[in-house]
Amino acid sequence: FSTAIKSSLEGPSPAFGFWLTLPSAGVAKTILHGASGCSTKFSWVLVDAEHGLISDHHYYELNNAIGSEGASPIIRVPYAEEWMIKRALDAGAHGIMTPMCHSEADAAKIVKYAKYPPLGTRGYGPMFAPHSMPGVNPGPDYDDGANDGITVAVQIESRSGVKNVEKIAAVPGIDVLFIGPFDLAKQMGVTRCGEEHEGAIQRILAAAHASGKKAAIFCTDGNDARARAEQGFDMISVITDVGVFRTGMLNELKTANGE
Ligand code: 3PY
Repeated sequence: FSTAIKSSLEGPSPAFGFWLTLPSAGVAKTILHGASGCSTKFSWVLVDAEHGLISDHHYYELNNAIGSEGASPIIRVPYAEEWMIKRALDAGAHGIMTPMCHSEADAAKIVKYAKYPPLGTRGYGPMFAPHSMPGVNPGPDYDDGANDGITVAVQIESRSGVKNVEKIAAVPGIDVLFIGPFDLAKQMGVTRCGEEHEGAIQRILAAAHASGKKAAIFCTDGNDARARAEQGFDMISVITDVGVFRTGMLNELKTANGE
């Protein structure tokens, strides 16, 4: 089967998405609807179960809601553990993302957890995935298409991740190298947006493309996202739900106050 994120990554323009931290189908759908006035659209939503308020009992409803708007839910699980990846996928996620991939061994382990045998060790139990993927409708043969249809993204956000990035990118089954710029700066002990930080970002971008993989990055706003699009990133998170609320509310309050 094919998903919105897979087709969008095959197209000529970057796949724009946003970051959902609130466990609300209403928030996800409101943002996806709000974006319909733009000539491009969000093809994916990162459902953040690492740092967001989302946990696995929200997955099924969020996956259904996001899919019903024609976008792909990608769940960032709290940690690269097999049971966490399995629960996200069984609830109908179109892809998974894991934090802190430091080495090719980490990457190979994540692929193994995300794929059914013989490629991996994902346990069988897709009772809900076939009907929690509106727009994809994989049908009763979900498991036949899942190994190819599911997007596997790993986050490169540490000094060792950057050191090993070429080897990580070469691991079969890894689709996307996703940069977490905030963690990357903290873990490297460098200033965000400084020279060393930007050098690492460019190395990750180049490594992904050299292996025929996609490069993705988290951005804080539209200007940041535009700059990354111009650098050739394939998949870009434009803003977070709470980022929209914070900046939108502050601007309106300032306008109301005559500031
Ligand atoms: C980071 O910037 O560290 C992320 O993982 C995105 O929030």
